[in-house]
Amino acid sequence: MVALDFRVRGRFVSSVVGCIVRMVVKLHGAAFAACPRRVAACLYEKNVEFELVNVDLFAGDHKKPEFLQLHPFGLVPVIQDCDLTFFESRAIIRYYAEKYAGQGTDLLGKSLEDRATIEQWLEVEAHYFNEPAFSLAFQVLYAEKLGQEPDLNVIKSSEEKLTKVLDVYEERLSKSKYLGGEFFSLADLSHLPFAHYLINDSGKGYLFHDRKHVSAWWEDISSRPSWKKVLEL
Ligand SMILES: N[C@@H](CCC(=O)N[C@@H](CS)C(=O)NCC(=O)O)C(=O)O
Ligand SMILES: *[C@@H]1O[C@H](CO)[C@@H](O)[C@H](O)[C@H]1NC(C)=O
Repeated sequence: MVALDFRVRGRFVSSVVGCIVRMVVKLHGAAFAACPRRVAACLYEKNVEFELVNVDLFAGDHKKPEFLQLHPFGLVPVIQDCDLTFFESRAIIRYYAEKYAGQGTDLLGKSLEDRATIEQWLEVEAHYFNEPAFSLAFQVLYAEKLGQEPDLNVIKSSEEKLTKVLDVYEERLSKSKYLGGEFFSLADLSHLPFAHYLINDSGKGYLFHDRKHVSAWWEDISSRPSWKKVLEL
């Protein structure tokens, strides 16, 4: 009863004055998984302290009833921050970039126009880059581990799609230092996990290195201390 009462009152108070007992942000995920890495990179850039709560994806812990309470689709990452629980890595990074606008690296720009450009390239990442990058990395890295035959047609069509996307990036990056403008932003950050999978783990580095501006961009963004910390998690 006491605990319940405390919880109910805690929720009431926190809705009025914000979180009272500030606890460390919990990031549910796995250190090797791309989507939690996207969130971790953002939290490091914003100097937000967090704890990684490991979810054993190979054991299927993300499909168990307790976890489905946190994420109805049974995927990682999930964030718990005070009395908030939420999922979808790109929604989470937007939240922290905005919430801590004045802390750590500015990832959203100063003007509405900066923001719109960053949002545009964030959407490009989510809707043009992510699918072929995910499919290609999955086939090369995980299909066999999961007892499936790598699908050569998927590998071929994903590479073709990525080639077109990266040609667009090459053009963009010949005119602008970063995707979202002249400064590192969420648009670049969001690419780190799957680009790393492709370049460092799947032997597909040539897709990036064969393009001068894309290659320089990758060199730059992947050497950020935040990303190095993510890889050490
Ligand atoms: N759009 C979601 C995707 C979440 C997602 O697909 N997570 C992957 C890791 S990158 C996962 O949980 N995979 C486990 C599975 O598919 O069983 C996000 O960005 O958070
Ligand atoms: C990723 O691969 C590149 C070569 O393509 C290498 O220079 C770099 O050190 C690698 N990074 C990590 C973190 O392993």
